[in-house]
Amino acid sequence: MEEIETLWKEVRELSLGDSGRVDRLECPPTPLQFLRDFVCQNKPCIISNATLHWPALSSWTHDSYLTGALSSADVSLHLTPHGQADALVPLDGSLCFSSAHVQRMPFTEALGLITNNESPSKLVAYAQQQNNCFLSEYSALAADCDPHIPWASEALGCLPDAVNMWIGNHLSTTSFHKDHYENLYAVVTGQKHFLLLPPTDVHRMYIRMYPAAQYSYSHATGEFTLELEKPDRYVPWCSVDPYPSPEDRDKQLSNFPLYFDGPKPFSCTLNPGDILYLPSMWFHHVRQSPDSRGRTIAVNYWYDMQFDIKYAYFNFLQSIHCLSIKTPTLPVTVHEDLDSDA
Ligand SMILES: O=C(O)CCC(=O)C(=O)O
Repeated sequence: MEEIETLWKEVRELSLGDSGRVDRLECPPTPLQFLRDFVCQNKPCIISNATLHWPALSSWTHDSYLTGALSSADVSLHLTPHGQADALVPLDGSLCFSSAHVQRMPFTEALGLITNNESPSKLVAYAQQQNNCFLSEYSALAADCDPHIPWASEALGCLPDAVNMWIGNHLSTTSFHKDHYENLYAVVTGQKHFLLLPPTDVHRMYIRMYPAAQYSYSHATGEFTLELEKPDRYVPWCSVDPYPSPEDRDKQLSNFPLYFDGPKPFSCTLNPGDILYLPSMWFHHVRQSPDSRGRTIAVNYWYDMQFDIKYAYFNFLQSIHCLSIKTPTLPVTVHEDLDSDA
């Protein structure tokens, strides 16, 4: 364990710094600078003023513009009782990995549910279909943003695999996970708050296998049900909730000391016009603050990552079992390759 703590320390001393702050560039980097200083080092950065030329930055602040452009579009909306989709929630006395009830509906209706004008109090709606939805469901808005991020495409040597739209409110939260993509994440309106941990901190996430469960929502009763998937399916997921409720706080702190007592996570807030470079394999937790109309809108570009020597090292590290990690109330540790794609 001591060796692994040394690794966390060295990674911060040699590359990331230990301030917990993410580097901020005042304008877009050249492809070479981006590749040399960030991608090759698997190091995040924020680029301010990166998308000031996008029409989206002004037009998406008006609901009437969005509902006009998307008047004939159906979009996929993720519905949960508390705003936590793809997250651990209690079921029958233990934790399960819950997926949202996903429903396609006209965009105008979806926006109404997100901004809560018409939604029942126990329903949180988050448009976060992660399947290149910006270019399919939201194609009427495609001209409002760049189709790719030119300096990133040049540095990475490819175009994005997927471009996704995210429309949420103050309750929408994304739990800690990692992705096998290089991520360029652009906020258009409202703010996003990220907590980030490098892949070398994998043991601090207490990744365990959880049974998969699915929410169903009844419009007739306005109630959710949560049921385990049949046949049983288990999903490897991060156990740590960085913002526990007051009643959960003591349990989180005592079950996950490597997270709560270790180096603080990198933390940043993205404003409209900012792009976060979120390197592949980094653990991230995301919350949001809405604009004055009650919504946060972002577009992200997922680029293929290189399955290179860094990837092989990270997998090796993850396979090392830390004897000092006590998990009295949790299911078994995972040693296999983990992907966020539940
Ligand atoms: O914005 C969010 O809620 C989550 C974003 C995320 O997880 C991603 O872009 O990979």
